[in-house]
This record gives sequence, C-alpha cells and structure tokens, in this order.
Amino acid sequence: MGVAAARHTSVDGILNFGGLSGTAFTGSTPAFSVLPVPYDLTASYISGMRNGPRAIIEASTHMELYDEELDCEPYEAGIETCAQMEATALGPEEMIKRVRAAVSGIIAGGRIPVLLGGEHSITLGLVQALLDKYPLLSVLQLDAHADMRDTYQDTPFNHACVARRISELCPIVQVGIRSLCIEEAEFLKRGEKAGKNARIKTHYATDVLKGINWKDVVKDLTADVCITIDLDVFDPAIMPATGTPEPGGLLWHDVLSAVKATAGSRRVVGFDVVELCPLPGVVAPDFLAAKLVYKMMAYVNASKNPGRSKPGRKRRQTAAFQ
Ligand SMILES: [Mn+2]
Repeated sequence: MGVAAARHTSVDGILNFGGLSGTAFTGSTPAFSVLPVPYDLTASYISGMRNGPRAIIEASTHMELYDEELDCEPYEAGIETCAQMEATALGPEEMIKRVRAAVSGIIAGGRIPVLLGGEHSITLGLVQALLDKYPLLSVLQLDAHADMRDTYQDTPFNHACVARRISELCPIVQVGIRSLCIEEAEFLKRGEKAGKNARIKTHYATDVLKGINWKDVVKDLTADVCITIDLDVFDPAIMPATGTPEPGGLLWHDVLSAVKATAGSRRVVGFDVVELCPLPGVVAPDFLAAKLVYKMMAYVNASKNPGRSKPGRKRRQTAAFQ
C-alpha cells in the first residue's frame, strides 16, 4: 500500500499517528492503540508537556512509513489513535486513575497500549492496568532521573515518585540515570544489598557510555514487559525539548538497542514515551520522539512474542532479531 493512499487528515482536524487513515489497515484488530495524555500539572521545572502528544503526532505524519532496518512497513500491523484524554485538575492520583481505566479498555480490546505524554506520573496508570492483565509484569525505565522519591511537593503521585510507586508493584530496571537526590541514592544502595532478589536494578548513564551489554539489562526483566521512556534519557544535544534536560545522556542508537534487546527476548505488552516539551521553531526533537514511537512499534511487532492478548490475524514475521 502506498503512502499517499494510506494517509489523511481527518475532517475535524484531529490527526492520527503516522497520518494513517482507517484504510491503511485491513485486519480485524489493530496491533497498537495510541493514547495521547496531555497532562503536566505536577511538572517541576518547565511546563508545556501538555503540548507533547500533539507535537509527536504532527511530526509522525511526516515520517516515512517504511522501516529500512527491518525491511517492512510496521503500520501494516494496524495503528489506531484514540481521542486525547482530558486533563483533570483534581490532582495526579485522579489522572492516574483515569489513565488506568482508559488503558484497561485498550487491553480488553486486544491492542497494545502506546501512551504519549505528558508528564511521567501517567505511567503509573499504564503499569496498574497492565498488571491487572499480566501479573508477571516488569518495567524497563529509560530516564535521566531515578524518580525514586517517596513523596514530592506533598504528593506520592508526583512525576518524581513514579519509579518508586512502580517498584512497589513490580520489578523495575532503570537505564540512563544521572540525576537523583541523596535520599534516592541511599534508597537504591539499600535495595542493591538484596542482590539477586532486588526489585530495582539501576544502570547509570555512565554504565551505558562505558559500553553496556544489553543482555545484562534484559536479564532482570520478567516475561512481560512495559517500557517507559522519559525523553530526557537522551542527551540534550539531540533532545533539548524536555522539562528537565540533563547533560551526559544516551544517543539514538543506545536507546534503540535497549528496546530491540528487550523486544527480542521478552513480550512487550505496552509502552509510553513521555515528557516531550516542544520548543517553538525546533522540530527535530518532535520528530525524534515520533520516530522513536514508530521504531518501538516496529521492534515489538517483529518480535516472536508480540504482546497482544488476542492476535487478530496471522502475523507476518518481517525480520529476525540478531
Ligand atoms: Mn526524567
């Protein structure tokens, strides 16, 4: 199917991820359901992440839909885009509750949820909904920040606490960390003493820069995995558009390698890309985020264990992982 035939802008002005129309997919159930969550009410430094999901979707309409690495058109698996969630002023806990309900609906429909943030606190709703369906879930977090505070700004549901809350529910593996407070560092050191039984494994950005073996990262993940990518895991040189940029970050192929290694040996049952804070006149970060989402779909779809509860049709094995 040609790109020209597959793309459109809907009459009400709401864009679909990839600019895809309903005619771009002929199967019974799309593999992926994109849920825009423009929420940023607990942002700590710069707000504007409410504009992230729209910027990602707009940029995605300019992507090539062919993946040269996997030699396929990943959109053929089916990508639908949900209406964006409305933000609530009732606080992050209420927003997380609403995200959980929306994601549960997506999972019940046999789709893999793909959330676009918005701030990182929304990931807790995604993880809660996935855990209801996949009790053996673990989380791979790519982030500059540990997000292990117990509370922040008087709430345990602040974006700075999201990994701590997740760690109370399931194992979590963090990659790219380079910014945390001393209480978080001490909390992580105490956890490390649990050795093999540790529920939290942290790989700092310096570990990646020294040359990390991604198999060592993946080995601590369970069979079913949720991937959460805070875009500030990238170096600000290529991703300046985040609310809290940190120097010394990962580059494009580092992050892709992490996702590829995970999707190649685990069932990825949902993922999110959060914290894009678009900069007026600078489109490269928006495009990076859009392409990252599409590459993640490509790797998950090419996996031998695609994370759908009810495959709607026989899946094309478009490429093998190395
Ligand atoms: Mn972060």
